[in-house]
Amino acid sequence: NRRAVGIVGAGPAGLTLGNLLREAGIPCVVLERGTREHVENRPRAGVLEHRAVQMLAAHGLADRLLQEADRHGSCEFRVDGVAHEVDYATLYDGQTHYIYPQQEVVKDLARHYVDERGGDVRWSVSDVELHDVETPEPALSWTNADGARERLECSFIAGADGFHGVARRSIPPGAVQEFSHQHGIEWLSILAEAPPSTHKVIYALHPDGFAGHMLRSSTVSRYYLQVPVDDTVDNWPDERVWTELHKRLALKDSDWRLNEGRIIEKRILDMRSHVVEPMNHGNLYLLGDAAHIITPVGAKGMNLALHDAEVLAAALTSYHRTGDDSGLRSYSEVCLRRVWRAQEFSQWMVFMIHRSPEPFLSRLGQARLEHLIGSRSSAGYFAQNYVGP
Ligand code: RFL
Repeated sequence: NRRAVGIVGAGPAGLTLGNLLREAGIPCVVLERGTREHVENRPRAGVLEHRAVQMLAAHGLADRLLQEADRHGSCEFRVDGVAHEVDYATLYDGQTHYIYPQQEVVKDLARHYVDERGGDVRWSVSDVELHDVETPEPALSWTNADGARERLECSFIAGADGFHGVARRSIPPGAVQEFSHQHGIEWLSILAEAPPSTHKVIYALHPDGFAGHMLRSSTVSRYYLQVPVDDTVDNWPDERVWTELHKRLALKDSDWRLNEGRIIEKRILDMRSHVVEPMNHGNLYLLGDAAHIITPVGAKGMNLALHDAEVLAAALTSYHRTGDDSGLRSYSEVCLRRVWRAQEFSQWMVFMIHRSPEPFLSRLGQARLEHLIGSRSSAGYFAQNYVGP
């Protein structure tokens, strides 16, 4: 069957799948709503797990990443101005995180796929429609950048078009089960042109709410502030953001200072989780955010997207080479095991780093954090889930 695999979405999931399919000699076409410039400059996540980097490296996709990414093996919980470090790399086989902004991952994936492997991406498409996904002859149609309608007969369709994409919405109601959870917490996410003030990620617990200092590059940092539910960006002029970050991240009895810089992005993050089960319907396979979203706590979103792409590519390769469809049949189950593990860990961390308005729950969260800081086995659990599994 020389029909192409139709991939909707050129984010980390779609472009990784495209690269792996091209490597295996399987024809594929990627449809992307945005321009190449737009998707290559969209800052989002920035933390890659050890395993994800190994996977990219095994397929020749990590050349620049391995040269430029910073490796991190410890993080800090700053509780009411007192620092507690957790050296998770030592606790988990020396495995580290790689700090490398998502837009750099996407740039590398696009370079390998388009410029080096001759991969086909149709940028700036609109009105993508999925057809006949329940049959062996599914198809995609779309309006191209010149306004003309086009159609592609596919072998399979990969829906890698994010949470608001068209692929999941094309599945008839009732054909899959959707699990959704609002965490009852809201974060203001801030990106600033400020060099990091720390060598490790800081999770700060303060009576006024959580604050986070994340790492992106030597010139850009990401910060999070817990804000009241239903708060808006308009309530957070830059000056207030910095005042609040200084206050919540303050370190007692120390001359540690938070670097400031020009704020380049401010948005309210919807702290919710969503999982679709199963992750396929007929010959449509969902990947990454199209199938599941997770809070940024624990930094799992992009890593899960890469894992899905790896599993689907292996399944499609085996099917194309030998007709063996066992990988396709188990795709959803294999991916969902990791997705639910990540959801559980993220929820475990959310509970631990936010003080609940309910005093009893708040004390439980505190007990969890004290156990993490004071117990090697609890820190081991954290390490395995944070940098692995
Ligand atoms: P992506 O990256 O959203 O890529 C989907 C691609 O599909 C395109 N698309 C369409 N193309 C054609 N037709 C349509 N109808 C289409 N609809 C959408 C989009 O333009 C896009 O190019 O999904 P993918 O590949 O699954 O990757 C997942 C990751 O992007 C995601 O999990 C993380 O970025 C989540 N995330 C964060 N995770 C963290 O761990 N830490 C963070 O700080 C963090 N910040 C974020 C984030 C996600 C965000 N989004 C998606 C709202 C900040 C933001 C703003």
